[in-house]
Amino acid sequence: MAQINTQNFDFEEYLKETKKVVEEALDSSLSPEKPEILRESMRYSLLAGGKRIRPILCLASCSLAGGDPKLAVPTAVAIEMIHTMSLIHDDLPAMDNDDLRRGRPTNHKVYGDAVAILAGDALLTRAFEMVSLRSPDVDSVRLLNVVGELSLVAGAPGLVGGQVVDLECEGKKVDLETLEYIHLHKTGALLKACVRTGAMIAGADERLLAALTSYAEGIGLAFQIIDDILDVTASSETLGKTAGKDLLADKTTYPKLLGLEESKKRALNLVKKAKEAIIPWGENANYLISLADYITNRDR
Ligand code: GRG
Repeated sequence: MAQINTQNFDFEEYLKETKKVVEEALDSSLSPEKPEILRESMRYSLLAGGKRIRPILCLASCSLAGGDPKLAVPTAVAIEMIHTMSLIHDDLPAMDNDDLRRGRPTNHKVYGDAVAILAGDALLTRAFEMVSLRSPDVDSVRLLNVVGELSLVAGAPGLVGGQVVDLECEGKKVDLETLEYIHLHKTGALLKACVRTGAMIAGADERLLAALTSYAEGIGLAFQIIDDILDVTASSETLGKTAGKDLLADKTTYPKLLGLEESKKRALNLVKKAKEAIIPWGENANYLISLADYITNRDR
């Protein structure tokens, strides 16, 4: 896998190569799974494509911290499993009730609600197995810290808490502070874990972890603002999920509260601040800096 090459920095090539590593690792991560229907349902969502931003952030962060990104691959896979589980559960009738995800019918549309819930559960637990039992050559104290970080993010202090507040706010008027609370938990927390765990595997010190935390808080909110903008401006075909859903569900979004132009400005400003947090790491920060721009310039 590509180490940071500061002489001939080619972000597109890095992205392509790292995505390939991630896809291969995801493909070989799911075994043995029985019965067959569970295996199919887990593979259906995990291998359905997706931008793979989270695992790439994790590997890029490990590189920034001076580690061998190969060592962080099981953690990167674990993060994509947690993310995929959250998408499967988010799409269920009791939550967002969506039919389309990653360009295909949602998991429960194909396998039914019960198997979809269980496939999500199995992905979540497999994520912890990836870190604790399938991460050879990584110091066990570092792995324990990664497990701790991921358990905080997946639970009430992270994804679950954010989702509950989001559900509670449905159909209600929401202020900017509550909106940011929801997104910092639903979206920001996992992005933060990506960069922190990648660096933890490399043995990063507190100063770097704090800088990466600031970076992630910036890109986390920016990511969600862009998500809200794309919901208004892009097609379902491009997004691979139902466009215009926020408007239809009467959800409070950044464009609704601030307007499209102001939302875009806010995202750019957050990304600028995010990049500033890691600039002291010089050329080693190149990939994370380019990933921050990639997040704001994406079209899906
Ligand atoms: C059951 C432990 C447990 C947690 C689940 C359902 C839930 C709690 C949380 C919902 C979290 C959620 C779906 C947040 C939205 C995050 C988001 C912006 C997703 C889209 O990410 P992309 O654009 O998607 O990276 P791809 O498909 O490219 O990976």
